[in-house]
Amino acid sequence: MGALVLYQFPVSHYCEKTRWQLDAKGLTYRLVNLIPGLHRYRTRRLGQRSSTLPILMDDRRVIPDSTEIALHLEREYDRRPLLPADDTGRRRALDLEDYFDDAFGIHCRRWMYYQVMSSPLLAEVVFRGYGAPARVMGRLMAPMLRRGLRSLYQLTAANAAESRACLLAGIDRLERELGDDPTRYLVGDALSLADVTAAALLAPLLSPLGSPWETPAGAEVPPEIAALRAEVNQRTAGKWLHARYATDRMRLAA
Ligand SMILES: N[C@@H](CCC(=O)N[C@@H](CS)C(=O)NCC(=O)O)C(=O)O
Repeated sequence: MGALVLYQFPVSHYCEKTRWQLDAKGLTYRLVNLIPGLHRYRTRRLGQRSSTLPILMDDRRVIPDSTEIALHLEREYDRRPLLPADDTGRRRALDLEDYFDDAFGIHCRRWMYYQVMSSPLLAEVVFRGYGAPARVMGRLMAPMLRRGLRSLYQLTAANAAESRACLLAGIDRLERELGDDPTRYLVGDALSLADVTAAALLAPLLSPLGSPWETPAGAEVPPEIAALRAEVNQRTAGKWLHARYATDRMRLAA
């Protein structure tokens, strides 16, 4: 296989899932940051009907969707596997990946965007990770961005309440799967795609150090986010996530 290029939004937790997998496997890749909204021109040019990121280009092959990308990478690059070799372990890792893709992927995003929707922080959060010109454009585009996100992710009070419940159910399940032990991995005794998925997709809520969601010093956090963050940080799930970022994510990314 040839050169790897990842089309992404820096702030997207699904893109973080793929970046983490690439880093964990020790692969070299080039990041291309797309501008939300304008990204659709590029996804169409890449031949995709869906406009979601991440999209991975492996040589000339275009692979959309973090799960498809994960399977492709595990198939084509066998070093540092993130799927266990045995059928039972592999099945468990893929089932958990599927579950956390929704429970944290969809619901953490929807609940958090709903909380920051009316905050002046919105453009700053979304455009962190871009160069200065894109950040200026982001501030100017903030009203459009707000409207776009509201309709794309159906950010209503009722949906946000439902997402909060799903997110908390996901946190309960994560703790059950870990046997309430924050030092454990989800499958066997090594990092797998299940850990990468659960940790990357829950990270925006808990803002682990070194992640794109780390809260800059002095930044104001909406009170609903601060309260849920403080609550989950005290729990096994919170301790587990910070441990995964400190020991698995940062070490390998470095
Ligand atoms: N199932 C997809 C979901 C990816 C996704 O929802 N990405 C969001 C960013 S977090 C996106 O690209 N949104 C823009 C759009 O839908 O046009 C995956 O796992 O890659």
